[in-house]
Amino acid sequence: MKIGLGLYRDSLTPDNFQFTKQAGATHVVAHMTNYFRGKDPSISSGDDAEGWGDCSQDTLWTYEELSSLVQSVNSAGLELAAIENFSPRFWSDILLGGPDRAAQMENMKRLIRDAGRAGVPCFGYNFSMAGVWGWQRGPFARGDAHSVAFDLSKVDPNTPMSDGLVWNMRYRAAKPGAAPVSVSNDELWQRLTAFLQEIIPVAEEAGVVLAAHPDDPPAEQLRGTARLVNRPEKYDRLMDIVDSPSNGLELCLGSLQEMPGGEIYDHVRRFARRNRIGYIHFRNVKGKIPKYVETFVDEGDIDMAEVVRILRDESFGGVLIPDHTPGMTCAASWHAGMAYALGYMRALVQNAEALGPSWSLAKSLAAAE
Ligand SMILES: [Mn+2]
Repeated sequence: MKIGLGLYRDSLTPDNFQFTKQAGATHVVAHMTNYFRGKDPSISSGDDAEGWGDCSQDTLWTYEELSSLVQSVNSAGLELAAIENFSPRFWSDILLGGPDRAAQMENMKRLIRDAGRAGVPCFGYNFSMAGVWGWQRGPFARGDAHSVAFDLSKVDPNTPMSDGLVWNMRYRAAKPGAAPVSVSNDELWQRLTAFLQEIIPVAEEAGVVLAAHPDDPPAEQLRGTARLVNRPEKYDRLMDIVDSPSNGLELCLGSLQEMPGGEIYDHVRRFARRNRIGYIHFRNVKGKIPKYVETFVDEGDIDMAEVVRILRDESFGGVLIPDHTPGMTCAASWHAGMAYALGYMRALVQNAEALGPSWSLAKSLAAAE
């Protein structure tokens, strides 16, 4: 098991690579889409009309860009575990079923092939129309640390999505008078199926894993559009569409825990056994849909030590990264939050690996007596 840190585009700097190493991490997950365009990502919530930001000027990442990212990470003594998220501009019509779908599919195949050649092993993606939407920010974590909450009773899930938005970003200007986007559950799964059937063989050949993030928030629908993976079992459905090691999961523990149902441990074990976990978002949460708050990694409903023991027992060799950690009150709020999460994760991993599977066995034998 390895530990990494996710870095936003503007944070892919030598200083942050050093910070990553100092915290005991060996891997980087890089965001190349610039969601925030100069706004502080720790306070930006976007707005309903314009989303998180504007990606309409984004152009397909080239082999040279991908290769130079890999080299800059490697020259800092780290490894690139994945690039997280495509720019919505690249695949807007793949998501929306629009007229540019075929051309965008060709571009996406080129991107995957170039990524493989450049040494990018994995892309995290989130097949979603509305994307991350409906959060509130506030002092919801321990010690009034700022984090994110979702309360379905405080948002209107039918708030229309304005034309030219997808994945909560603006990919083009709105056309006057255009009808708001609406997508049914069946249409959404059909689009995902067509996407995976075309792209996974290319990814397999390129040696790249596509890793699907579940819905955040895992509501039934948001902004007039169905949600895809809003139950753990829907991850199985996604994996079954194309049975390939390149059809993987960006396993977000927080999102999984937010879903209706019970504990997540059996699901984590099953996904690890299928050997399809691309990488893991290691975050914690209190509550479930329709109402939950994101917490520090050690104060939520998930027993994170148990998750790490399960991953160890299933010989998971991939990367864990923190995921939207609450900010801490100091001059470097984001870094302090990440350092706290990384230290906690490293202790869990070291402890689990030092004790070995016999420890779990002894524990279950003791419980049986
Ligand atoms: Mn996540």
